[in-house]
Amino acid sequence: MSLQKPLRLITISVSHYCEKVRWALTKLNIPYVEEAHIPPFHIPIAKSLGGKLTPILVMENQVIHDSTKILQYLDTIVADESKLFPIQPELRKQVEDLENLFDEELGITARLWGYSHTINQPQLIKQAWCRDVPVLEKLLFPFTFPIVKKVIKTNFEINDNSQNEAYTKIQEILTMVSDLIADGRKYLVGDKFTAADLTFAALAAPFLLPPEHPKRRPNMQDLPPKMLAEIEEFRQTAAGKFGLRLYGTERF
Ligand SMILES: N[C@@H](CCC(=O)N[C@@H](CS)C(=O)NCC(=O)O)C(=O)O
Repeated sequence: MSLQKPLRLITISVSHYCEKVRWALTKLNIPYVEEAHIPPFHIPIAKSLGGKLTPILVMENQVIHDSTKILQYLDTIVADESKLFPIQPELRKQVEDLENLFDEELGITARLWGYSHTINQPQLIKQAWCRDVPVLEKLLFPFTFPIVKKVIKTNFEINDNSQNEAYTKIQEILTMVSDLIADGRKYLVGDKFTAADLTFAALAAPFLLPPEHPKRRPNMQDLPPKMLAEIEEFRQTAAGKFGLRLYGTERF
């Protein structure tokens, strides 16, 4: 691999899609510099790079948006033995299908679940969002958050039913993953850690709260009791234990 300068990774610090890319870069031993932000400060930066969402990977001659596209690109610049996508087409397809499912369903539901429990508690949001972001953004949080909160509630359709709906959907996905690993397999596809495992664990992190997560360390005692009880339930499922194990053994 011949990369001139470290890559730049533009993130919203707390985002689990950003954690997915952070994990891949670390696992693949690719040097990078993270530029973390809180909403809405990511907007002008993302716009200037031709997009809207984070993560964004910025290289000298190329900008890549979307965690899945970033992982696919990273796989092209590492040695075969390090790749996160299997070489065999059948296995690769299984990994891609699971990654898409987790991106589209788990990631979105985990985020809805997290905000449904915390959006009305600015202190908790501040703790989760402001890790490693520029000081100015941290200072402006009390002024920007009331507006951002309204946008989040509207965009993610957070209402009185969201908590229960998200809880049910997460349990469904965890059951699906628990069934998949019920035969005792170590990884979701094949006999090696892949993008499917990484995506599952990173996108489940908002409700598993793995101790090895580099950003997400809320004080458990500050979390609402219902949220804490649900975290404990999710952690006790076979899939929850699997996600926690992946953080323990593969997040380096
Ligand atoms: N499918 C995208 C999802 C990325 C995404 O939803 N990013 C959120 C953070 S979790 C974001 O940047 N939101 C900012 C906004 O909506 O303005 C990916 O995998 O990268």
